[in-house]
Amino acid sequence: RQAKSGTKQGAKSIHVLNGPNLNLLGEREPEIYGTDTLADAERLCRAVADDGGLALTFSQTNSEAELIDQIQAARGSAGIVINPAGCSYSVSVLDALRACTAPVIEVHVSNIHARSEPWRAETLTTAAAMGVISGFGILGYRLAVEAVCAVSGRKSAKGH
Ligand code: CA2
Repeated sequence: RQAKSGTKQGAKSIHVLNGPNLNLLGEREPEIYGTDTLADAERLCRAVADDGGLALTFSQTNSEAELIDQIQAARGSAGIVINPAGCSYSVSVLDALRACTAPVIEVHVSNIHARSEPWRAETLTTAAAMGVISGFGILGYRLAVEAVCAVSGRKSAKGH
């Protein structure tokens, strides 16, 4: 039986994970991060996953430990879309992502390569990602879920 949204029941899930302080998206620093909220990003992701027949979980945490637990829980899923935010520089988060068989797409709302602080581009986590989308605001989340739909189920997603 098809679920109401068109998503197959028991279908593999896409996990969209968000790190520290992203709950503030849309409330502060609009010149850098825009005015869209994380709830807006979730709506975009859900629409794409529904179209692709995949279930989707969307979460945000201010705790690095919880983010690692969420990555581990998603390691065999259809795909992980992650904005690690301040945890982008964490060896532990990198190690958790490296343990995943699911394709990992990293998202940053801002263009971390064009920010005034050069260290923002020195992310560790990107080394575990199939690809990275940075600078498109919350549209980046939609593009990343589209990418997961396109590559999910490939024999070796890691091989691109
Ligand atoms: O551009 C991104 O998505 C970032 O991952 C956001 C992180 C930042 O540390 C990264 O360098 C780039 C910051 C997340 C905090 O988000 C806020 C949003 C609005 C107001 C204050 C913080």
